[in-house]
Amino acid sequence: MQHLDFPAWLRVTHWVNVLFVTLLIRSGIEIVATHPKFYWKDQSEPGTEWARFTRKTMPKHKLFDTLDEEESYSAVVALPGHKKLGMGRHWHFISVLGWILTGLVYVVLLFATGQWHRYVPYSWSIFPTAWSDLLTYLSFQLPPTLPGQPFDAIQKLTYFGVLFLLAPFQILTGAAQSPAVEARFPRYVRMWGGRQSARNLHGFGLLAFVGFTVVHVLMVALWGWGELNALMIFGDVRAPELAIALSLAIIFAIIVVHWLATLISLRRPRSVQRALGAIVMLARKVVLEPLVSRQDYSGHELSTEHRVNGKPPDSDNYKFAAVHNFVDWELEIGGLVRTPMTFTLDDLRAIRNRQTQRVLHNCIQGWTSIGEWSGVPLRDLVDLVEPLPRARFLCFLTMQDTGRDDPSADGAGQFYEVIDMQLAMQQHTLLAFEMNGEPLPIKHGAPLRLRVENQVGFKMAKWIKRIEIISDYAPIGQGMGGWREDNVFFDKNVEI
Ligand SMILES: Nc1nc2c(c(=O)[nH]1)N[C@H]1C(S)=C(S)[C@@H](COP(=O)(O)O)O[C@H]1N2
Ligand SMILES: [Mo]
Repeated sequence: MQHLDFPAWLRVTHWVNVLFVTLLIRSGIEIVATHPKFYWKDQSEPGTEWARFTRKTMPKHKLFDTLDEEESYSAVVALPGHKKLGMGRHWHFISVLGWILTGLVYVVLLFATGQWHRYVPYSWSIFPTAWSDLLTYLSFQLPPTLPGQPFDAIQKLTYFGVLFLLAPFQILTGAAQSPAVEARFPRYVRMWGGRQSARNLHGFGLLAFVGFTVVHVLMVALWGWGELNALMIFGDVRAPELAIALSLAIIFAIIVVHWLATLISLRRPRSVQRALGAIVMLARKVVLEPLVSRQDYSGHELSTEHRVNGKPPDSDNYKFAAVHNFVDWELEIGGLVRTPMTFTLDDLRAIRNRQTQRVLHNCIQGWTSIGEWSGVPLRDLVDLVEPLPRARFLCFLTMQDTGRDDPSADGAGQFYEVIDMQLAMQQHTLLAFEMNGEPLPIKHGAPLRLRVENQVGFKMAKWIKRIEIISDYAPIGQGMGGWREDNVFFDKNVEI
């Protein structure tokens, strides 16, 4: 049998893995902070959470949105802390790419070199042996290692579980939270018990990683910090004193990386958004963008209370229009088109190709809701106005002025969002004027809102006034492709 030593690739991937897993844990906590409530049902209706990590309570008789529920955790536990969901997501996704890549290298080498023997059990007898090891540990003694192998039975089983069960479990439950995956493979998400159940399971996985890390470090200390770190640094037990010093230096270096990541995220978020966002968006483009919505939830699954994000326009003009059921309101479509057009609500209602879809809404914060939306497919209107060949994006301009309408928001100015032309042409991309069979309520975007079912919720502009067809979004706002991209550093394309 292959001699189970500690080859260089194993030692290197071990420490790289420590870096990525710890980044994943802290950025994961940041993502939880933005909606620190957990549900079993995909409707995630207010008050139905089974666990909450916040003391905030929401007013009963006043409109609140889910941004009001956000928590600010300390940078000690969250990367970067302080309500910076955009930054937390960038670190989570960049780390997951690095972590999966490291994992692939590791697993390939594990099998190519025969080192897999260290983890894969040979016989059922490992279970009774592991049980007796556990009893030995409980009597505060160290059990024997398996014959010819570097670990005892319980260690071997634990490493096997973390590597071949827990790590894939985290990847699969993570993927189940992507709106594009959910939209294209609704049954895959049901397999996990639903989107919120997948989020819970992903959270349990995070706890399992934290638990494993704590016990692992404790065990290394019990078995002999110097010797075991010598194995993990030099590959043999020579110079344990030096190994102690070096192991502390490596841990210190990992902490420095965390500290720098936190600092730069808090001080230079735009740079982090541009640098990490470019890589993550490319990965999303390749893996997730081709997934097109095929959802069709049933009528009895609709949320009785669909959560809200964003505060409605607070102008007199908007209120007059609302009182008059938006009879004077017109949707303008212009920009790089052959025939600019305007549509009243009646014009839109009269378009023959009306469409209704029952779909899962994914807010970037983590809550979901199921709604039925009716309106006109956006591509029908795009075809009517005849985009010029240069047209690449659609910019949705809304009647919401965030500074005026929501003074607590992290930014000001007109709310707008940009989507790619090819998203606009998908079947489930809808301009909705009805929700659950009724005229669209004000809080959900009356008179007209966008639905793009394989993206995260913030792309779906509410209270739309104008659609501008454009070739470049860099000159608009702060140039990042939308109000939330500009002000809270999200990516422009968000299939997860
Ligand atoms: N104009 C405008 N549209 C918006 C928002 C906003 O703040 N302003 N919030 C977005 C976000 S973050 C989400 S999750 C969805 C919420 O839609 P809902 O309130 O109908 O659930 O609307 C999106 N559209
Ligand atoms: Mo959202």
